[in-house]
Amino acid sequence: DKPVLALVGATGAVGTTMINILDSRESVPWSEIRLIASARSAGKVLRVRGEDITVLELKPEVFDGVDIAMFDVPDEVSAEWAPIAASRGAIAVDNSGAFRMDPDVPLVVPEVNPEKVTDRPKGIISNPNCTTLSMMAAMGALHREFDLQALVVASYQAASGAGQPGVDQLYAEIAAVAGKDLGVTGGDVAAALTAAGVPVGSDAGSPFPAPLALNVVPWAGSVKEDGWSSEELKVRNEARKILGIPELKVSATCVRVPVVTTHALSVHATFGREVTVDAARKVLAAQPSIVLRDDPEKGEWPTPSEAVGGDPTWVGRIRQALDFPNTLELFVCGDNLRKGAALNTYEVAETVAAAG
Ligand code: 11C
Repeated sequence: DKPVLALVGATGAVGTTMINILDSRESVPWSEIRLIASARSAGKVLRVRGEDITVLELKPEVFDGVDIAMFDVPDEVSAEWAPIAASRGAIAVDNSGAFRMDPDVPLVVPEVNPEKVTDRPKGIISNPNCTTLSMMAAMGALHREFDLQALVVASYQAASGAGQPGVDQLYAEIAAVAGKDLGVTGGDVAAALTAAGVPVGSDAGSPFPAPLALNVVPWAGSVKEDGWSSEELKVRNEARKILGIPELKVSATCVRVPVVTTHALSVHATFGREVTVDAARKVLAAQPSIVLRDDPEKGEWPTPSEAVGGDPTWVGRIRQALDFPNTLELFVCGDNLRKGAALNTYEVAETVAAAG
């Protein structure tokens, strides 16, 4: 019998993307798709693969008969409910940060470590953070060939990393400054937003700690020790776990930019084996889930606006670092709602189903 798939968090930004992914698949290996959300969204009817499905309220019994339950909900909801789903016999594929660093929970990117899906003592498999994920297909492929030793990355993260509220905030901010001549300085963006009734800063209810329109914000996530953000530590810890390199040297600076969807990363990667730009290009071009866009003379490099809405990771600007041996600089773009979240979760669910 074909397995039963559940989607918890069906009405959020990632849940909506998940439904788009389900719709776009030529065929699916599921006998039933069950949609689940909070009491507030329960009862809504959503169309999936031509069928109207009523959203069920999140309760223990909705998991009865479910084989694989994908969770696209906040950490605290996953922390409570993924174990409940597992106790009812489902395998939970969780997109939150609740279990990623649990040694009994695999953290899976199908291009890198698909074999880990069967090693799941808690019945839970985690999906990485979208910032980490955006570079994993590329770094996994390069690591297999050239032995990755160190990563220094800067992210350029889209507003939708903060979910639908992030998207709404960025559009409201852009509307508030659009058509205004704020002069060569760009004016006082915070004042322009406040005058338009748009919240500025976390205390005022914005998902971002500073204006995002006409700005960049060197912060994502929560405050951790010694000035690090949670997002930067996730990039470090999750990259090590996915790639299976516990000692990998990683240093990240995470920055929010006024892009709606698609995270970009500037990556400085040092390898243990000799690497050349041509050899790296060859390896990356051979990956089915990577689009190589790397011809600066023709103005060809990846941008979020080209990568958005699609499945692949886009890679370009590959250079040999001038002062660092066996080190490449590259620029990576990945749709944070698709490969960064819903698509990878779905691919993990497909991998679990295929593994039986
Ligand atoms: C952001 N990457 O762009 C975050 C969102 O650990 O799943 C995802 C947070 C996570 O804000």
